[in-house]
Amino acid sequence: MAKQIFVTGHKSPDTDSICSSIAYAKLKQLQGIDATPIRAGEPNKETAFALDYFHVAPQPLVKDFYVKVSEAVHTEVEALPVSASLKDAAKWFASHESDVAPVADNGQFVGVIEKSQLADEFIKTVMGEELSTVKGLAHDPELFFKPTDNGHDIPADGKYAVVENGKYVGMICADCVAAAEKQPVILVDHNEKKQIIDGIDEASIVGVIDHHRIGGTLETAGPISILFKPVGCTATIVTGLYEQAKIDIPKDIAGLLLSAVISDTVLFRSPTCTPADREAAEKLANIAGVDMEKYGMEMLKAGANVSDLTPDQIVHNDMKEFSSGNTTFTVAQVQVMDTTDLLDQKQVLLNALEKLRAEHDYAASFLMITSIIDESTNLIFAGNMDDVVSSAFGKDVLDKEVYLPKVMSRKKQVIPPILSAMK
Ligand SMILES: [Mn+2]
Repeated sequence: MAKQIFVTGHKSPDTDSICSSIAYAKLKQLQGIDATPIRAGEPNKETAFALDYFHVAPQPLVKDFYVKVSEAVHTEVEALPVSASLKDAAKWFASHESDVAPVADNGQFVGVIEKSQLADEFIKTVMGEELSTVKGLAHDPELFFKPTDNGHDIPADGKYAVVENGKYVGMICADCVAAAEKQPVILVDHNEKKQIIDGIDEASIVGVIDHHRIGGTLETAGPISILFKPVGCTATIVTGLYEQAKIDIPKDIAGLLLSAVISDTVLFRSPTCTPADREAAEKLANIAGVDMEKYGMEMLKAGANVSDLTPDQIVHNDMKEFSSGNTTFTVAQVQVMDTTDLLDQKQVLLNALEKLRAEHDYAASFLMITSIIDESTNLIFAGNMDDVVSSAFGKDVLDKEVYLPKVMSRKKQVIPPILSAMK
């Protein structure tokens, strides 16, 4: 049976990543395609509010796409019972392409025997000595695997027993792992490799729907479907896809898509917002049966409450990695109604940013403290990037901070100037 297609948003998922993946997987399902949404991390508070409001459960979490031993194990390879004779063992080796045979006692893994051990027994036969039993020959393998282990850890040569909680499961080899069917994945709301769930090289990207710059070195094995639009939100593109397919958007899905548009455009305040986003939002609000402005403010407020976050959590909030050449930096963002509380603890936040930066050896780690009400951002950072920041925004950096009026969008107003200033 072919594998179910996974639809996923980016690491540190935001409302668009969570909701657009749910909505697009739903569209695929309504079109008779076996797709399921997954998520790369925990929903943030704003997203949790939206999911709760429209009574949708968060999709399953997938931490990586590495091929697991469980996906490639050959369970049809039966173990020799401890009661097997040496002749049974010889027959086992004659019918299996393996130099090592598993031995089990009622399903419990006992150990392995090697083909070469039978040669010694043959010599004993000739010499008239007493023969061993299979049970006596079985010994602990040098290496065995658990179903949850990563397939890429299997050595290129040899076959290995797979054991789970003391029970024999089957045999595995590196070629078995290479032959395992790859997990098909559709990326929504991202395309930069650093933002994709780990292990994507062992999966197969079959589609991308996004509204960000094309960045990094995304490679695919075959031709894929891609749909990029310079709109404010992936959910706007997904809304268009429902219309194109002439499929009614379910009420709860409309609510989630609306939440994503409101989130990404900060209730239409962000310069990334386009007429298409507003138009989609109006349709979605109708279907969802909510007052767009009222619901939107409520949702943004739920996300803007950072009072119970630790400094470490704040500097990781909605964080994304970016690279230019060999330089990697991160930009996190918090959107709040009032920036006073956060700016009061600026030094603590700078310390947390420096800790984050040093831990991963980033060139710099930025935090955008964005005011939804003032439509402005205080950008603070750790790392030796004062000159870059100063030339990017045409402002003097004062104590690792620049104040940026009318700046709310990381992707449109912060990343491009930083990247060009780095060149
Ligand atoms: Mn988005």
